[in-house]
Amino acid sequence: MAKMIGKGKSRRRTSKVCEQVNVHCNLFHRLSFLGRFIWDRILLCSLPRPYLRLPLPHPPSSPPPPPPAVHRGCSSPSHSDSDLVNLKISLLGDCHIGKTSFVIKYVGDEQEKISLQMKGLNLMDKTLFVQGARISFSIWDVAGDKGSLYQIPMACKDAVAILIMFDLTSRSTLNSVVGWYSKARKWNQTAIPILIGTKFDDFVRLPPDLQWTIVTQARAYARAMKATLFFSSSTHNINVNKIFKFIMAKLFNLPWTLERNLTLGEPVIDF
Ligand SMILES: Nc1nc2c(ncn2[C@@H]2O[C@H](COP(=O)(O)OP(=O)(O)O)[C@@H](O)[C@H]2O)c(=O)[nH]1
Ligand SMILES: [Mg+2]
Repeated sequence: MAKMIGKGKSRRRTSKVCEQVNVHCNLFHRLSFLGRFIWDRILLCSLPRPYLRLPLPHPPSSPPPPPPAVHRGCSSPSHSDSDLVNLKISLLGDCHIGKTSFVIKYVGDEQEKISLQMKGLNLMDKTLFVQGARISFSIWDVAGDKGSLYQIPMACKDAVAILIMFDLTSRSTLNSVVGWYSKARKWNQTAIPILIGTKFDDFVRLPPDLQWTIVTQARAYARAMKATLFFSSSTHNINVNKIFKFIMAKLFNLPWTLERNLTLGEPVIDF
C-alpha cells in the first residue's frame, strides 16, 4: 500500500515535471520563432533592393493593383508586394533649419501621425504610384544635434539619395554643410547628393547683396559635393515635391528634365 502511494506520488511528480518541461518547450518554441522572425526581418533589410528598375506595369486586362500601403523603414518586397519598390532617403543638417517641416510637407499630416520616432531620428514614409508600380519612400530625418550623431550610419546606409540641408537665413548652418556631407559619405558613397537651402520665404526678405553672397557660397558647395542645389520653402510649398520628383527621375531615368533657375529673388535650382 505504502509502495502504491509512493508510486502515485512519484507519477504525480513525473507528470508535474513533464508539464514544466512542456511549458519550457512551448516558451522555447515561441522564443525561437520570434528569434527567427526578427532574424528574417534583418536579412530582408540587408538584401539589396531593386532600386533602379521599376517593376513592369500591370497590363490593362489584369486586375487593378491593391491600394497603396504604408510600409515601415526597411520592408522589402514580398509575394504580395512584388510591385513595391522601397527607396530610402536620408536628411542631414543642423537643428532648427526646417528638416522635419520639409518631410511633413511632403508626406502630409496624415502620414506624420504614423511616423516612427526614435531618439534623434524621425522616420516617415510615403507611398506613390509611378507607371503602375508602387514606390515607397522611407525618409530618415536625423535631428542634427550632438546627441543624434550616432544615428548617421543607420540613416545613411543603403540610402539612394542624401539630402544635405541648411537654413538660407543662417550662414552658420550653410558652413556646416561640408561636415554633414563628409559624415554622410563615410557611410554611403553612391547615394545621389542634393543640397537644399530651406526657408526661402524668409531669405527673399534679406538685402540683395547678402542673398547674392549666400547664393554664391551655396553654389560653390554644391559643385564641390557634385550635388544638385535647390532653394525651398516648406511654409510656401516651394520645390518640396520637385526634389522628390527629381530623385525619382534620376533613379529610374524617367523622361523629365529639371530646369536651372539662377534668377535672383527666385528659388535657385542649380546642377
Ligand atoms: N519661414 C519658414 N520657417 C520654416 C520653414 N520650415 C520650417 N520653418 C520653421 O523652422 C523651425 C524649425 O523647423 P523644424 O522643421 O523643426 O527644423 P528641424 O529641427 O531641422 O527639423 C520651426 O519653427 C518651423 O516652423 C520655412 O520654409 N519657412
Ligand atoms: Mg526635426
